[in-house]
Order: sequence, then C-alpha cells, then structure tokens
Amino acid sequence: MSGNVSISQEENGKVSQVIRMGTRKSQLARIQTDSVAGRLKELYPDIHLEIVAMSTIGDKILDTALSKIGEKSLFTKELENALERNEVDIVVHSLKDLPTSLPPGFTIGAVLQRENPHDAVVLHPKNAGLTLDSLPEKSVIGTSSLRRAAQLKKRFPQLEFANIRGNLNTRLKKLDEKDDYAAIILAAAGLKRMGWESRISQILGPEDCMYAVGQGALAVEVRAQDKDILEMVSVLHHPDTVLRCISERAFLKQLEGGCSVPVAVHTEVKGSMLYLTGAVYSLDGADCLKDTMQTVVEIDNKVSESAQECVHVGVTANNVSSSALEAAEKLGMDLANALLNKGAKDILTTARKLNDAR
Ligand code: DPM
Repeated sequence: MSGNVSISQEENGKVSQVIRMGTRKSQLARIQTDSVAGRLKELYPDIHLEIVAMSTIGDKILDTALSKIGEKSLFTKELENALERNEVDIVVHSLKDLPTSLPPGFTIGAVLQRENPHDAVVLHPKNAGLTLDSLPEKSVIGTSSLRRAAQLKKRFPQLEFANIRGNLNTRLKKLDEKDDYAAIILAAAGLKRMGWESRISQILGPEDCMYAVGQGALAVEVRAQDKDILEMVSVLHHPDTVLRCISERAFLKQLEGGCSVPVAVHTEVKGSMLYLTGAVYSLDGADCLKDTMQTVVEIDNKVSESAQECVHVGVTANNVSSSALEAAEKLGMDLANALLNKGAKDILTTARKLNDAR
C-alpha cells in the first residue's frame, strides 16, 4: 500500500509528488487544512498539494446535540473512507474530534503545536463588558458540551444552560441575531483560527472550566501503512503537545469515554515533568472526581531505534523519544485508574444514561 502517491510531470520535465488533502467543508476545517498545507509547502517546496472538500455526517445533522448522535467518528468517517480508497492521502482534524482508538489502518502522523486550549466566553453584543460572574441571574448560556455545562453549572449556579448546535458561523449568528442566549462558550483555538479573537470576552481558566482532551491541537491523519507520507508529516509533530495529548487521550481511553461524556483535563510540561489533571463530572457537576499526577518525560532521549512502529493512543511519533511517549501514556492510564478506583465508572455510567434519556 505504500508509495501510492501520484506523480505529476511538470512542464520543465521535473517530476513532483501530488499530495491530496481531504477536508470537511466548514470554514474552520478549510482554515485548519490550509494552515497545515502552508506548513508542508514551507518544508517541502516541491510538493503539489490538492485540497478535496467533503461534507460529513456531523456537518449534515446540525440540529442534534453532538452528545446525542452517539457516533464517535461523526466528523471523521467519510474522510477516513476517502483515505482508505486512496482518494486522499492526508486528513487534517481537530485532535479533540478524533476518537482515542482509530479504526485499523489509520494513524495520527502529526500533532501540531497547540493553540490556547482553554474555553472562551462570547457575549451577546448587548452584554458587552459583563462576565459569567456579572451576567444577570438566569441568563442563558449556549453550549452543547456536557463537559462545559457540568463544570459551569456547578461554578455559576445562578446561570442557565441550553444547547446550541451548528458550526462556528451558525452559532455566532444564532447568538448575535436572536435573543436566545446571553453568551455562548466556544474553544478559544477555533475562534482564533477563524479570526474572531476579538469576540472573546473571557478565557476560562482551570478553576472555572477545564478543557477537552486534545482541545486546541490539530492532528494529521494518514494511512498507517503509507510510510512515505508518515515520514513526511512526522516533522510537523510538536513534542510538548504530543506528550500532553497522549497523556490526555490515554486518560480518556482508560475511562472508556468518548466525545459524549463529561471528562475534562489540564496538562503542563515544565522542564522534564509532565503534569496531568483529569476530572469526571455528573451532568450537573455536583459529583466530581479530580486528581493530578505527574511523570518525568525525557524529551531529548534517543528516539526509538527499533524498526517497529510504536503507536500510542492512535498517534505514531517515531521522531519523538519513545520513553517519553510511553511515560505520557502510562500517566494518563494511571490517573484514570486512580479515578476509577474512587468510583469514576459510576459517575460516567449515570451521566451517559441520563443524557441518553433526555
Ligand atoms: C467535541 C466537543 C465539541 C466539539 C465536546 C467538548 C464542542 C461541542 C459543543 C469533542 N468537539 O468540547 O466538550 O460545544 O457543542 C469542536 C470545536 C473545535 C473542534 C468547536 C469548539 C475547535 C477547537 C479545537 C466541536 N471541535 O469546541 O468550540 O480545534 O480544539
């Protein structure tokens, strides 16, 4: 399966590779794909990139809350089909939309440097100058994320929460042009990529709302057997981000959580230490289990010498220290096991049942 990259013959007789990049049609997906395309063009000036846009189930079912659709690979399936059929070679995703176990045959070949991973408050223009603390009582906050709602309900009990769906453009429109929401909560990273940073009125720190696993990082998905493409995209890996995200994904995987459970994280790399805080919540945030653990990650250690590929929670990073990758994955599993021992499974099972029933 390797080496199935198309070749184009240029006028000057030079032969160059054509790499096809699959993307969803939303503006955010296009911007994310274009930014990775730009990086690849800088690194490999001779390649030809072709962008193939498609719509996915997630884009088509715009009015159902994400957590209710129940399809973990909502935004990714059609794109993976195209990868499998060799119609495209590379797909760019928000890492947080990629399940912790990818279907066989696929791998994440690059995790790029993370943007601000925190959530942000975007206010209805009439509320300019206010914060979640100072908004009038019973103000309605729009979010369909169980994770955001659980944490914010507990922290700001005077506020009310309602679902809001659609891509970023749709949501901002629903906020600004109607009177349904006093504010909405979105990832700062998406807003920044769209050029809407000026709409951010407040960034939520970990005491208010911890972020989702992988939030703010872009991932490049490829065919696991396509060694040429894997090697080509591997230079895009940002080691700190890879280690943080592997620990976060291992945490979520061990908890058996998907995008439809209230699970949140916070990670930091300081020197050779990786810190992971992880939490699980009941839907109203009243029950919460949260803990922090750390491990040593020797980023500068030698990379794996074995020819055998090492995949950690779906990520292939042969150019990053294998002992550091292993330590990061173990950290996530250890933290999850610590919370499972304290009853995390019950909290998540109840949350899932209640969410399915409403
Ligand atoms: C996932 C969630 C949301 C997206 C759940 C969560 C938000 C859904 C909602 C797994 N994917 O975060 O708890 O608010 O109803 C998504 C966004 C981005 C990637 C938009 C956003 C952009 C940021 C990034 C949707 N996926 O969260 O504001 O690249 O991390």
